[in-house]
Amino acid sequence: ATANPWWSNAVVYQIYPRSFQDTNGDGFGDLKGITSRLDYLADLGVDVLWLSPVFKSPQDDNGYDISDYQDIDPLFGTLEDMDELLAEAHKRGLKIVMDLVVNHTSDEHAWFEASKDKTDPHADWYWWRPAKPGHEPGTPGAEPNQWGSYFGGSAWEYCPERGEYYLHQFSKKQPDLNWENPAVRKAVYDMMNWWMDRGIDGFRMDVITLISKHVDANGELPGIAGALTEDLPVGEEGYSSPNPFCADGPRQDEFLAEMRREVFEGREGFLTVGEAPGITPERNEHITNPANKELDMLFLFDHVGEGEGRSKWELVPFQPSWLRDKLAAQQDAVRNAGWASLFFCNHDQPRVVSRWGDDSTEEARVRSAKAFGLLLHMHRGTPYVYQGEELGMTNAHFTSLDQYRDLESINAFRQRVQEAKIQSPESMMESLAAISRDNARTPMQWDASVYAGFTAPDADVEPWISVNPNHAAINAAAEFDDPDSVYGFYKQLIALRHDNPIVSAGDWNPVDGADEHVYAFVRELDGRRLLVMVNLSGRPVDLPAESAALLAAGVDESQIVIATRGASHAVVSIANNELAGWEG
Ligand code: TEU
Ligand code: CA
Repeated sequence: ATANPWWSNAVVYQIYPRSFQDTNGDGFGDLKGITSRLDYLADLGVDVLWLSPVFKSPQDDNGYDISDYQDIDPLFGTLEDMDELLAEAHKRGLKIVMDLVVNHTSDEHAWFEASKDKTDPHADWYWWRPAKPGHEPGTPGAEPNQWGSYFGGSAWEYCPERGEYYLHQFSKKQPDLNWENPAVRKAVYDMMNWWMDRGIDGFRMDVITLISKHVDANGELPGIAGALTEDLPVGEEGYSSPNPFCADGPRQDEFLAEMRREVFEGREGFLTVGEAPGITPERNEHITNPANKELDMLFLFDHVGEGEGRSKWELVPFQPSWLRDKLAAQQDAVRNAGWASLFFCNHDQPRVVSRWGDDSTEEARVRSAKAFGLLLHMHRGTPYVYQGEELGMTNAHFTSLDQYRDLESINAFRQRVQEAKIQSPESMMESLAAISRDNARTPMQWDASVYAGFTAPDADVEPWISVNPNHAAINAAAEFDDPDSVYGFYKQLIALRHDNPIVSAGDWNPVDGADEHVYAFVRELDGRRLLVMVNLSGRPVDLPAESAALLAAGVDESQIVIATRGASHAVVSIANNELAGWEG
């Protein structure tokens, strides 16, 4: 096998620019803000920064609706600001990965404007279909089919200029590009090469496993009978299961291999990570197996609730054994080839410390944050830290609908409470408080000042979304110099990834027989073993008995890491890497 690629012991930090650091007092984060915080990120020890989109956009889906891929939206700054950020990051040994959103563009992109004219060369760059009068999408027996959007309602929107419907799996301002058209693929590759030549270090690829649709022999999309569900692609049991006719289609591998050849052949030191709704652990192995020259790694979704056959808004209690089974399957599939990304948090997911941990007291919050941080970072793969996760930032705990900004959440409230009457307002507010994407999008908490140091205290506008009131206690300034803080703990986790080859390259194997709330596994490299046991319950569990049973697994005492979410247990030091004496 080839030597381990550089990213196999790297840690990636995701920045949501809109909420990271505002330097011009308009209440929105910007590129100059990121540049001003590079020393903080270098101190944390991360290797790569992934920026959520900063390209020109009407901001319908906070930048995931791009109207010009080769310019920066004024909200965030200019191309010169981007060049300065690249230069300053590279000076500090930090790589920058941009967010590639090419399953769809904005409806304000020049390509889409041109496509409205059937005689234009761009006419076939999107999925346009006529509808039989009286059978419009969204009605029984709809033509061309009855697919639903991830953001609710029909996935087909009528365009009067063209007199046809266009497909949008997300908002109606995000029309799907037609990847069957080679001209579309060439335009995307040209744009990617333009950015790589400008000096970026790779891409995170938004819903890249939706670009190949399951079209039939003559390129037609399949229809689906049945009523349009209020928030899901029809034929799907639950929100979290992507539309089966658009996920991982027949040309998925062909397109990814072509992209690899056209853009990355001959380049070095880059990273490609694909966001992969609808992909199984087994398919992950194929796509990330270096022999297939497709992508370096993927974000899978089954461990954050996709495919559970229910709507994301139907809350279920956290089961440690469920999480263990999902992550074990992901680790197992790439045991011999392929690679795993490791994440719990991102801009679409609630914050793990609130979702699966306990943020009800300061002590429980810190323990939970460390327990889930340790659990994730001790697995085999490349860990992703989402802005604020390293501080133990929590969900927003909003109490009124007007505090929400995300169109997915606002649409869901309207569809489920007012239209389909599936949930009461109170129940929906509970669902939003638990799992709305806005939980991850409140401003980064830098200090205890009125806007958490995100926007200057004397700014004449408020931040675009409310700052979490708990920023007075939870902020970088309070944690930066405290080795016992969540920040201090994440620094150690990241250092372990860099310095301890068992962590970065060791095999992963589950350890059975532990209490159902104890997530236990062994990492092994050249005969050296590291036993990790994390108590994910809120109560003490009999870990010493567990460790006695598990010591039989042949791990010497000096290599046991025990973290708990609830009770306190000392963390025994890992030989030659300190996590010693941490009261979990
Ligand atoms: O997300 C893909 C996606 O499926 C999201 O809808 C997510 O899985 C879901 O909201 C979980 O609750 C990507 C981006 O990360 C997301 O921010 C965009 O809204 C979406 O694609 C469309 O570009
Ligand atoms: Ca700003």
